[in-house]
Amino acid sequence: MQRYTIRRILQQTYLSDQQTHRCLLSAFPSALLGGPRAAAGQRSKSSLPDVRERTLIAVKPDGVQRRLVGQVIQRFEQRGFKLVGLKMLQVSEDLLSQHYCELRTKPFYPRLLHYMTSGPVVAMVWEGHKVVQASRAMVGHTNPAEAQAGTVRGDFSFHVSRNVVHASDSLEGAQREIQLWFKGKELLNWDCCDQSSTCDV
Ligand code: DAT
Ligand code: MG
Repeated sequence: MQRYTIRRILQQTYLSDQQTHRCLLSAFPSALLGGPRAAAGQRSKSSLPDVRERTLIAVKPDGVQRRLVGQVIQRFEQRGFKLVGLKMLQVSEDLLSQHYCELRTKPFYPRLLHYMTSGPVVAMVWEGHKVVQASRAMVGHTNPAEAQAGTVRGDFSFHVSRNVVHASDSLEGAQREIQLWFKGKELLNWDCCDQSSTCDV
């Protein structure tokens, strides 16, 4: 009888953990989190468990106007990251108010909205090992005056109100922003033929 009760408790605990896990996962469609392998909880062939981490990178209107899109893409390609989503769009104030929800009360927010809606933006999703952290380093300090040479902002801009590019600042932020900017079907899962040189270390 006791053994039966313990088994029931264990079964219930296990089931409720599974349900919680499923519920948490369902909040983030698999395509946005990192493709089918990640969703299925399988490790890729790589010895690195998180090569399918994703982040949102956007070339802002000043970057598009100055024809810097190619240079931004080139830096991410050279680093070995994989492009899984790309589109050019005129961003709406509604999307921006969600994207920059933490900045809505800042005095510069109206100018930020004006700047971000002044022309097209090129939004991208890049995938790879620690891509969120690496891309923040590649993009550089928010204020280009403090950004190091070699970073996108350090090389191409000098004022915080015209800092060329956006990069998600955390894993959670990246997941939220990718869902905001892209539909699941706009992101592609594909295998790079050079994966063994860039990821399988
Ligand atoms: P980041 O873009 O580096 O993540 P953030 O999230 O703090 O920086 O701010 C979002 C954008 O808002 C930033 O890229 C440019 C603009 N911004 C931030 N601080 C500003 C300021 N003091 N004056 C004008 N624009 C600012
Ligand atoms: Mg930010």
